[in-house]
Amino acid sequence: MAGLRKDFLWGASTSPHQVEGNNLNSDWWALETAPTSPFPDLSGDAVDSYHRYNEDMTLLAGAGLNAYRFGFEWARIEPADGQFSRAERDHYWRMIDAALRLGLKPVVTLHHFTLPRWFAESGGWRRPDAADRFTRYIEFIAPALQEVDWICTINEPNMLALFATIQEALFKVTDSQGAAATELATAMAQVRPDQALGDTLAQVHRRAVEVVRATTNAKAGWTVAQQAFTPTEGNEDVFERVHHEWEGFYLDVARDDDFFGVQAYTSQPVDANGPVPHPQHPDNSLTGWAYRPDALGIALRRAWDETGGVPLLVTENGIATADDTRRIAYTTEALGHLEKAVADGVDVRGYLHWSALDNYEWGRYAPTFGLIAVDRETFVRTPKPSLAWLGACARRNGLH
Ligand code: IFM
Repeated sequence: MAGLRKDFLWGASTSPHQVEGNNLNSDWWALETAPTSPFPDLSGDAVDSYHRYNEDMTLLAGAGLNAYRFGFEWARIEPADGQFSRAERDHYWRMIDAALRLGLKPVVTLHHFTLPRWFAESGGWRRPDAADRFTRYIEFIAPALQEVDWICTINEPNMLALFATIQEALFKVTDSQGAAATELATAMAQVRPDQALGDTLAQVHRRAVEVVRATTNAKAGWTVAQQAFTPTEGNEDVFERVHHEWEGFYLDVARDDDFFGVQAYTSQPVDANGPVPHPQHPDNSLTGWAYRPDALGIALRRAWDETGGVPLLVTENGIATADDTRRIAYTTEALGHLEKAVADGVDVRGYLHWSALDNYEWGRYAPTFGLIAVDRETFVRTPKPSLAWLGACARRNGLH
């Protein structure tokens, strides 16, 4: 049975807004602090990884991991239109240096949901010059990316296309304490990704890949949220449509990429009305998602088939739970499915767990995905047993 590659990446992922704190010039900061904000929590200081990244990476490397996915924050680097900050670029450059010094391969995301406020407020991705503006930012940071092998252009473009259509529903919510999540879940069950925005993001991505290839030595790809949809009997045609709109389109776009980022957490059946909302169940995670560690295997096999054999990197997989033994059980099963896919010939280059740290889950701190807990008053980090467990998998280069 084919095992994992010798250079398999074992690591964990974060995104800037979710861990850094005080992302003051971003659209998300503006949304969170608006009087009508539906979010129960503000990101605030987050877990102050902006200042404590060295400690975070040291914990990951010390456990035995060899990779760390993190992002550059465009809103910090270009806080006003055309005003680029060399100091902020150097901050991320230092992060790359720190990762390499610790033996962690940096996997760098260029855009993970947050936009500079000036860009978002002037149309965001719908601006006619969106690709020019994004590639200008990439060109500016390119000197810092010379030692990076893996660059993710846009994180979850399919979720961006979906959020565009649910934004109104989300921002109608005026009460707090979990209502946003409920509203979001309901809205997500009812709406479809905005294909026009998906087409735009595909064009932006293709331009970004060109610029990454021209200005760095890295492999370029994008990272897509895969819901591992399955058809219910008699609804195969609806399934085909839903799968294409939500994921298949984004897999197709990746055919010319150097790698494809698989992000899988759960699986959803599709009936005549579309994706079936996760029914309430005691096994559901803290995000309300069905406990489906097999989703990773479904996602990997689909990505492999539908991209026509583009090398895969698992850029996110994990579970929001307060019970770390469940995190280990979930990840054990998910990795079992990954190893089976590899044995069947799927080219998987690495596994990056979501997330390195408990962090800001887009409006809430309650869903804890981290391998490391953080006290948000003192910022003290406490590694969970799952970190040592994943590190042991890394040292063995496999589950067993
Ligand atoms: O926290 C998010 C991340 O930002 C994008 N992918 C899914 C994660 C869990 O919801």
